[in-house]
Amino acid sequence: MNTLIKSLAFSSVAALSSIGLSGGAALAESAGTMYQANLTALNKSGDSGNSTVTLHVDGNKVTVRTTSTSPELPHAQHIHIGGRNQCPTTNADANNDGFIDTKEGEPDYGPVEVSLTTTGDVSKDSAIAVDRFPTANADGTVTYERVITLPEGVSEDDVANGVIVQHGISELFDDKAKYDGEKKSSLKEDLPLEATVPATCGKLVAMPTGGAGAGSGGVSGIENAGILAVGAASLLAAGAFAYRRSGARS
Ligand SMILES: [Cu+2]
Repeated sequence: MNTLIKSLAFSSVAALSSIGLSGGAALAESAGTMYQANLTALNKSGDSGNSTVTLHVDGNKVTVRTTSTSPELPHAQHIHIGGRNQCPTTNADANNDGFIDTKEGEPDYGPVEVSLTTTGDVSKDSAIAVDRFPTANADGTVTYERVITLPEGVSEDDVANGVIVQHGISELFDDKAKYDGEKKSSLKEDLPLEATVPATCGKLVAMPTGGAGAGSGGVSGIENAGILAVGAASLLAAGAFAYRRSGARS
């Protein structure tokens, strides 16, 4: 059965690769390589949302939308890369204080490699540039969209293994309207834990061409889904490569 699926995946990659070689420029130009993450709550934040990263020769578009976050406060957000390419579970709470702080999550999602700021630098140097992160509205919704250049040292393959993490939960201690409390951040001692504690997390997953809504359901079993995902990633890589080659010639 797996052999059949593998050969199906392979033949569709082969078919689309040949399309890519003949007339793939238009395809790649409109679509880019798209990754999507479903963001789920960490530290009982109650937050949720989604994020997309579209890699494209003309610029990499990143969107993040979360709801039920701490209202009217900035929310640091990053692409973490490395570790086990996954979101932590409560097992990550190494010091058993009841919170997964940013550092405790790193074995799972890796360190900050891209800071999803609203202006200026997007490298790891801006990881806690709180004044340049998006602020939630009065309802606790964060809407972010920016076209960025990947920082030096971060490749497209790195993004494919990236994990989106958004931070900040003001409701943990004391005044629920601000980041406060005695407990300090694992990143910087003069910041409260509330300002940097992970609130939502989601691993980026390659989407088939056409975006998140494309394709039908019915993929059953994680193993099969994995094979299909590998097929889609190869396919998109082939398309992007074809576009880059034709772009270089023009
Ligand atoms: Cu982060």
